[in-house]
Amino acid sequence: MRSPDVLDPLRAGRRAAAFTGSHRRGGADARHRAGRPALDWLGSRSAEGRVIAPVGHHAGPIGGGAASGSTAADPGLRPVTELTGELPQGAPVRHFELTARQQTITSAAGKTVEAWTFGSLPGPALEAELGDIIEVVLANRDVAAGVTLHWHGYDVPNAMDGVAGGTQDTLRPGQAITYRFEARQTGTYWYHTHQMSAEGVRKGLYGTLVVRDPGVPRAATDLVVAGHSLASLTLLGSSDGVQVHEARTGTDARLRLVNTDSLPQRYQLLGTHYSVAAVDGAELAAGVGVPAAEASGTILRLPAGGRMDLTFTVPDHPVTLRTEGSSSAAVVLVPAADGATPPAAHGAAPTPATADFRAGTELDLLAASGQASGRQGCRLPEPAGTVRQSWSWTGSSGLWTASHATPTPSTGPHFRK
Ligand SMILES: [Cu+2]
Repeated sequence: MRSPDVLDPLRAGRRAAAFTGSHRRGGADARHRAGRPALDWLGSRSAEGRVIAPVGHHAGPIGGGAASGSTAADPGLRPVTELTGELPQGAPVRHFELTARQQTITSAAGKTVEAWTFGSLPGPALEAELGDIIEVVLANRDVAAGVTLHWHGYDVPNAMDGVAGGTQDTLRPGQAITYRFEARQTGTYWYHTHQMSAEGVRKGLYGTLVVRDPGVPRAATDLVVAGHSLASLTLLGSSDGVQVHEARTGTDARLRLVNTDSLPQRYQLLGTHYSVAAVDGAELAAGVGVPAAEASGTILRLPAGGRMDLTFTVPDHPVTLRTEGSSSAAVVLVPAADGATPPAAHGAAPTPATADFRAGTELDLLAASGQASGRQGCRLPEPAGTVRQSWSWTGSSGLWTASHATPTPSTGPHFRK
């Protein structure tokens, strides 16, 4: 048999037919329930187009290794689909159901796009507390390309990682799977399909995940804002228009920014001093403060998939969040009516502040981490054994490949999946 670098679906189909049954493995928590099983893994492709068997440990050639066959040949090896992890006894279960579907979306600004969604853009905002069991039933109604759920930045047992072709098969229309894992990290995260993800995520198969520490008080205003680009549409949260939220002056607010694009995004928060309190889910030991006088000249740059939590005390005037990708989208916090003053948020929306992304300076979190004077230092908590590496990337034909990796001094960035 030829090497299994399959790009040709017909060849893939013939090979799939020859290995009927190979994909039926699955832990008790990850079980396909319907569909065309013999062709399940047809769509489980890596970025290079290779078809990978749904197991990590197998004796046969890539793509041809049958999970059941290889474990029979070597009983010491376990399929990835069985690595479902341990769940805490009696922990609260946060149950969610997501159904992938094709959907025509008309935005607040009147744009119409063909999307793939989990019912809305973004998908449902998932929220849990530390120690909870997060249980998500994912179904695919009619997304022919297939769908999975991957938990961006979140550590889960291997079988729950949602990597089509790596840890599970993609879900075809009519199929469903249940993901179940313990919430062991707090912070701001997101989920997305990992089947042909460049297309699937862009078209709308994404949503946010926030896990809280029940011992830490929740901010009076706590907003998750996922920025996303889909064709001509640029969304801040669920809208490309002005979204107004009321907040009481003097109370605390937390804005959780999530970049769900595969390119960097740039933001400005106008009208208040604020602090960068967390990056990529990790709370900073000391927030990086941005004074009010510098807010209009400070640009926050989020890498692809990155998150940044901003905290501030609600002032007595509006605060505006802007993204470089859209001049129409804005999230505006206005002082809440307290009975004595007329409600600002109802009726006519306030005019949000405008941002100038050409004039501003990007906030350099590393420079602000104690080396620069005049700002509070920050320190990213790191697990023991973290390896710092720098990567350079080369791209062609829309595919990106890590071409080079060299260890660098401690200033290099580090990556989570
Ligand atoms: Cu991701």
